[in-house]
Amino acid sequence: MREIADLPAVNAWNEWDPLREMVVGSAAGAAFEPAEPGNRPQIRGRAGEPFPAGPKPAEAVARAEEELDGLAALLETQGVTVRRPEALDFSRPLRTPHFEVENQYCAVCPRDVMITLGNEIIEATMSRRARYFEYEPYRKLVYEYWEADSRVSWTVAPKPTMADGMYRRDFWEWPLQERHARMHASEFCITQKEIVFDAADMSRMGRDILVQESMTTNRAGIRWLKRTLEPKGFRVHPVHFPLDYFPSHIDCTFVPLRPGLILTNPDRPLRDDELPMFVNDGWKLIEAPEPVLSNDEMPDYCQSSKWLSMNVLSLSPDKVICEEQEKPLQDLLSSLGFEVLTVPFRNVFEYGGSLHCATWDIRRDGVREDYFP
Ligand code: ABU
Repeated sequence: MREIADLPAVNAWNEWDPLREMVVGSAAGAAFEPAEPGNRPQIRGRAGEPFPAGPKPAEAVARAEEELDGLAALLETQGVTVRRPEALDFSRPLRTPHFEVENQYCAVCPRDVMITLGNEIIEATMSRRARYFEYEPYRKLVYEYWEADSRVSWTVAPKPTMADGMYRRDFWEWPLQERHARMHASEFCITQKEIVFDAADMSRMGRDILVQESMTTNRAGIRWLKRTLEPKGFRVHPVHFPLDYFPSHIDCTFVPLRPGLILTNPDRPLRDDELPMFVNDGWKLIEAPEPVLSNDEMPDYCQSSKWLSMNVLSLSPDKVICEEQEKPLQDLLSSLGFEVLTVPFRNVFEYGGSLHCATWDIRRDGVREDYFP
């Protein structure tokens, strides 16, 4: 094993190695996510009122910022260097040659756009118009890491047009039966015409990278990841969770915690033909307990599911951070031998993510291992 001091400035091969440096998101300048072909915010708004657009109220930003700052402070007590994105005004409209959108979104969830794969930073294409420029709050940091160490590489995935033809507009209206049928063909609101992926549909397990096909990642996106990463020694595995009718981001569904152990979502089992990779190699799949909040009790304007409960952040193979009120999950993780730290985070849910979504790991100890030899 290399000494820690020898590790490149950017180094993270999996979701669980000891964490040294991390970006924690920020709600500064956040706006409501607008309706667009790739997104139809419609749940948890105020009865009888249209879903809001434009800047988030200052109190909602302050509540989320307090919890994000709390996470940053907790990480620092654990010896982790914390960095934050640049504050931008996301309420500004966007106009490109192919689309217009009334405002942008936020920098609460770096995980959705940025991923560290070994010593390489990848900026995802993104799948929604309001998030087209969401790499911007991280660019200064990326330049800094890239300048600091010649072993660090940086790849920007090809930007899709996000023109009307990239989307299936009727997706949001499909009746349940059609949704079920199309689900099994993995057809969602994005078509296969352009390369599309959000970074949060990926999960890193050393040499092996899982990529969920979803509303935010299509097969062209997975092909691009395969062709880009496999010559560098990775193996890219598409994965599917056929009972999730609105799949978006893998980290509330299938969460590797340490070598041999994955936290799974009981409502979203992995497709049968994709199980052998894990079962044959002796991995244990442990179901997360029922979240404390039901879907009906999730915070106003939050477009994510109750399964934000299992969006935990690993500090090492035996230490994990959980949302403060998720006691059943905390108990399960303790029984599995983890030291469990907790932090309040429910005010961040409104922005679509919890602890894993709201972070981007820059440096963890460790090297690339083959967990599926
Ligand atoms: N951004 C993660 C949301 C996933 C879920 O709603 O289950």
